[in-house]
Amino acid sequence: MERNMDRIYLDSNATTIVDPRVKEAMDPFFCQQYGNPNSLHSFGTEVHPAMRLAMDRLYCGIGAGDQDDIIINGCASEGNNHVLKGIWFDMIRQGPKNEILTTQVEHPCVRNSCAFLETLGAKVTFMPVNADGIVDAETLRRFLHPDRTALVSVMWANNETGLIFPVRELAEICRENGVLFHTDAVQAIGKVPVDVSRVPVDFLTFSAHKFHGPKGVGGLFIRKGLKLAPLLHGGEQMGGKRAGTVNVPYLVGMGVAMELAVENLAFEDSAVRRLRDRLEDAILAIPDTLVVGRRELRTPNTILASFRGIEGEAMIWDLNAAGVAASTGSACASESLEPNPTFVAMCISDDLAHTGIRFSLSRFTTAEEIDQAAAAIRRSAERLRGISSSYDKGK
Ligand code: 7TS
Repeated sequence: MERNMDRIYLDSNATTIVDPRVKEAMDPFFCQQYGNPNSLHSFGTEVHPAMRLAMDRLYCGIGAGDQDDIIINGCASEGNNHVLKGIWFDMIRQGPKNEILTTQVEHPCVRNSCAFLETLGAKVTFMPVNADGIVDAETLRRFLHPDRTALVSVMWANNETGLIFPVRELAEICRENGVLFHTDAVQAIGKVPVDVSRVPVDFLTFSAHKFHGPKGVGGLFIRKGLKLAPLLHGGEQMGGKRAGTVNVPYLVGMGVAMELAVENLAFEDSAVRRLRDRLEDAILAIPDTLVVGRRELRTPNTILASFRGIEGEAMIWDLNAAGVAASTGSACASESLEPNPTFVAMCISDDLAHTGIRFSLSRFTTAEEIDQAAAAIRRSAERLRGISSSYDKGK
């Protein structure tokens, strides 16, 4: 495979390398079978079997039933906007239920959509995480008001910490109370089992580029019988729920990527986890470091580490110069100077909270890369602490 052998990619929660099998499956749909699937001629109709196969792979991958819907869209940001704004339009606008319950640690596409809906009159409550960094059943019960909560939106796994939320329990509580439940499963697909036949979510969003598919295509699961106002009006694509010509090559790629993601779950849980733990052990062997969240509560590929006395961005630059790609938390939130709410809830001091660095692996990460990255991290920590005025070397 053509990979950049001189660089080490440890930012798979931001995006992933496209699996060559995905790329290969997409290829014929650019210059050969390029018809618009809504056309009546053979250029249009000949792409239908591939689209059907891709949809089957998506349904099968998340355990959706025939009567459920999966809307193909442009990204998870779109899917999350669609759920939140659709619920505002269908329910909140008319009352009496006017509240959205979400968490303080959602991706900005959820948080900012909620903030926008507040300006239209929705009441939004951002639930805090507990000392483990997750929203637990007790917290949800405390905040849930079945008479006024229209929707609960809680991510399946957090992009920065990798912490896995008890989505099944939370969805069951919502179901018992007649409240709709949405989960952003972007960071869960391909890392932990995601099965909507066992977890009673009403809406679920995912994005192909987080599981070795192409960027710019995602999916929104809608439980059978539920209605959701469209975000994009236009043609009758996706049963009128999302207008716009379907991106056939990307849908085909996402289907293959989903199938491979599910096939890979056992490998993720064993081999990727082992490499993650190896890197984590090496990081923790550096004095005055901390990793956020218990290992067993996290997706197998993620580490959010803090190095006392080191500015996160300084280490990112050092590592980048050494050919190692990591990130300071989420790339989408990298402009923000607010303390991370997970750090705050977990009582992690400000000093450490500003030094978070995320390392996220994938099934393509090798042991050799992990050992080289660990050595680069240690060298950078020593160098930066050597020139730091805030790090007390004698301590
Ligand atoms: N939801 C979660 C949990 C995410 O991690 C991301 C991307 C999105 C939604 C948005 O997905 P998209 O399909 O619209 O791109 N998260 C990150 C990240 O952690 N670093 O860069 C992007």
